[in-house]
Parts: sequence; C-alpha cells; structure tokens
Amino acid sequence: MAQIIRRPEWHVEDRFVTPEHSYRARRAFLRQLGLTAAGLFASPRVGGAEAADKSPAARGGARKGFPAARNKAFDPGWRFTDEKVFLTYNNYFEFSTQKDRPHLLTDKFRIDPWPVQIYGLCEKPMTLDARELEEMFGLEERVYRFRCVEAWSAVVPWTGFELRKLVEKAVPKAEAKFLRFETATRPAEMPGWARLLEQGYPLPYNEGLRLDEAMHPLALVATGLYGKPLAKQNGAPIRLVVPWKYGYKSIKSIVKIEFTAKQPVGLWEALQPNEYPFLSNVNPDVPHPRWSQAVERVVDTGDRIRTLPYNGYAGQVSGLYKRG
Ligand SMILES: Nc1nc2c(c(=O)[nH]1)N[C@H]1C(S)=C(S)[C@@H](COP(=O)(O)O)O[C@H]1N2
Ligand SMILES: [Mo]
Repeated sequence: MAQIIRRPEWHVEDRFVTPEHSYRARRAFLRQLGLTAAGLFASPRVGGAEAADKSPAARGGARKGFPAARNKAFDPGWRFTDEKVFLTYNNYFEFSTQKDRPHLLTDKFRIDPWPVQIYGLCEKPMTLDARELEEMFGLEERVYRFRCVEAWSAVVPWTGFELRKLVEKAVPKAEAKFLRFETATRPAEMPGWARLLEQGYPLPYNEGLRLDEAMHPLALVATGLYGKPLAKQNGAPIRLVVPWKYGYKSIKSIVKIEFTAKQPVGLWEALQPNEYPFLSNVNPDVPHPRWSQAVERVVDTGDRIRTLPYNGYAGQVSGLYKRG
C-alpha cells in the first residue's frame, strides 16, 4: 500500500501556481483532517463504464474505435482518478494558466480536420489527419500514472497507440536522434495565447524526446481518455503521454512531429533550463529548485503519497538511462 504522508502545509511555489491551486490544496488538506484516507493502491476501483456516464457532455457522440479494449499488460488494477476532476483540473496554458479554466474556454477550438505533419530526418514523411493515424495504428486502452512537476498526480485510462508504431512507419534516417513535437498555433481559438506571448513564452508549445525514448513501448500517443475521445482541455485530438516523465513532456494537440539530429529545446526548458531540463524523468531524490519532489498529492482525494523513481516505471525504463 502506498504510504500516505501527512504534512501541516503544502508548499509548491511555482510559476504554474494559481489562487485556484492554493484553494484546492487548502480544501484537500481540510478534508484530510477529517478522514483516514485509503491509499492509492488499496482503494476500491472507480471509473470505467460508470465514470464514462458522468463525463462532461462536450465529449458526446460515438466514434470509431471507442471504447477501445484495455490492454491487460498495462492495467495494474489501480483506482482511477475521478474523471470529472481530471477533466476540469488542467494545465493547458494556451487556454488559461488557471487550472479550473481551460475546460470552460475550448468552444472556439476546432479539432476536425486535424492534419499532423510528420517530417524531417525520415524516409517516409507524411501528413495525416489525427483520425487517419488512429485508424492506421489502432486503439487500445492503458492505465498509467501521471505525475506533474507541480507535485500532483493521477491515474488515468488513456486510449491511444504506441508512438513507436508511428516512428517505424516514418522510417527514421540514421542521423535522426530525437523527435520534436509542436502544438497547434491557433491564437484566435486559444484564449490564453496572447497573454502568454506578452509574458514572453516562446510559443508554440513544443517538446522533445530522444528517439530511443520515443521507441519505448510505454510512450503513448493518446486520442482518448476514460473510454472516450480526448476532451479539448486534455489535448484533443492527439497528444503525447510519457508516464515516466513530468507531465509537461506530455505535449497536447500535436500538429508537427519532426525527426532531428539535434536535441530540441522545449518551451519550458527554453524558459528555465535548470528547472525543466530535457530529460525530466520523475525523480523523488532530485528536488525542483523551489520544492521537494519526494511526495505528490493525488489530485482527486488529496492524499499525499511518496513519489516513485521514474513515476513507478523504473523496471521498464531505467535501462534507457544506463551509461554504456
Ligand atoms: N500544448 C500544451 N501541452 C501541455 C501543457 C500546456 O500548457 N500546453 N501543459 C503540460 C503540463 S504542465 C501537464 S501537467 C499536462 C497536463 O495534462 P492534463 O491537463 O491532461 O492533465 O499537459 C502538458 N502538456
Ligand atoms: Mo505539469
């Protein structure tokens, strides 16, 4: 059972942090005083079909491939984070820097059609719609832990396909060592865009992976969550989920995937390289320069649990980082 850690206060002072964040943290703390919280791994499971019924109406309508069969190899039986909470507590700065706002601000954001350009140092560059990618590679469901650098976490059933399949289809050239991903540039449809630009954010949002990381079976391209297509605030129609890295590596609403020889510098790394380095693997022993990473707050229950190396995926991914 995961150990619940109780602390009198929760301090995460960060550029991400908003009044809403402190409000929620305070509320979670108050709630915690009144109950003996069950651990992440001990709690009865919620979610699945039940949770799907409660999902926000924005994701209504059937779509081919949904719900996808769950891949048993990626389902450790964890309790899912409450769907409503996960869909309304977002980091999507192009919409708003307040976590409770992105889901209210997505009306203008058009996600169909959605061409994704795959290019650079590969033999088979291609531009395909997000839907075509789904059909080409097929969909499955996987239950992953998700850990934000701000020290909150969740357990989410994602729908998607392995990034590796896309990489193989494009056939990387020998010089290709990295992938660079870019989010859509849609100032008129993303209400937070102008403000970010004013504040000096090097938009569009972009991120990178080493090619061997991108080829790891855990690296997922997600087009859905909780059995339905992605909500816009969670990165519709197509995003990355890299569960052993801090959440900001899991870039949303991808329009470009480039094979490169040079290590890309992501948006966060460009702003603060010492706080948001390229690899950004979850590591409880390496504090963020402004707070500890030893403990995380489970976003729906408010429980505090210990953060695990590589977010619990050390057995699968630590081999990527052995010197050799
Ligand atoms: N384009 C884009 N991608 C993004 C972000 C963002 O602001 N813009 N935020 C990142 C951060 S910090 C986190 S924690 C996750 C949050 O994903 P979620 O809202 O689905 O939980 O998305 C990541 N991807
Ligand atoms: Mo994050």
